[in-house]
Amino acid sequence: MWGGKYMKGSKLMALLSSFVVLFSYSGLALSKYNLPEPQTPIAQQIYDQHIWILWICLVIFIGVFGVMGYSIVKHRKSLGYKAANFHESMVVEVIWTIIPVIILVAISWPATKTIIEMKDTSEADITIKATGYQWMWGYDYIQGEGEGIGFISQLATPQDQIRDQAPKGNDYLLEVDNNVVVPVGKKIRLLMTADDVIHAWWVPALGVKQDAIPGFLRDAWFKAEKPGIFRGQCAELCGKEHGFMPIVVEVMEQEKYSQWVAEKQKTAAATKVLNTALAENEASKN
Ligand SMILES: [Cu+2]
Repeated sequence: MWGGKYMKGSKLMALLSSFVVLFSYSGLALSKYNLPEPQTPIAQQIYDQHIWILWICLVIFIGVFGVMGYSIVKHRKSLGYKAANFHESMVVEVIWTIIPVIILVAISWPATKTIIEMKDTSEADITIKATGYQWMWGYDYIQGEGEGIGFISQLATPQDQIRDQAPKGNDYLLEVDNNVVVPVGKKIRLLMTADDVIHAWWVPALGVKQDAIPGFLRDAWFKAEKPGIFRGQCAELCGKEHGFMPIVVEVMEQEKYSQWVAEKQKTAAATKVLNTALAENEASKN
């Protein structure tokens, strides 16, 4: 591959630059396997702890396999080594008990703090109930600005994309007809439940993953730090269309959110008037 016309130096340069290209490419490719960019303080904590634990695992991996590899190679029989024959070492046993204890505490201390914080759903600005159905989500705004709003949120990906008759869009299977809309910087409390089987409401960028169980209410919360659209999925295998009930949260500036609420409430009021009129009309016929 590296023809003779290259000088030694340029060969090295070419090799190095190909490595740079390879690594930056794999860096790009790897980023899609990483956790999404955290959008809430809780999601940030989850992200940081994920990386922290990964480093701990890497150090343990290198330590264990390093010692093992070294021992196997340097102490092999062909070099004339004889196996040591000893039993019960108090020192070794104390060391291999204390080190894992320290590691476990270093992992569980921050994790416990985060979990306690995740469970604190008090003093929310807005409470939204999310109900899992086979196979869609229902949302009811039950407290705070937007109270009374309710809608069903269903997959919006066209069937021909699903059947491979059309090219798949960017948000394939991660798009819905009605987004859950919330204002930026407000504490949103979510009440989770389900109507048929167990589902799970999961939006990684917001750091929320909670089972939605029929007959039970579970809660979670998030406070998004900037506007944007954040996508998630049902995370509990719930039947044949489990992969077709995504979650889309749209975080808006406060002003835009108020407009959205006004619009939704106007439509709801109009529908109510229409329904009453229809019912009265129906009643007068009988
Ligand atoms: Cu589900």
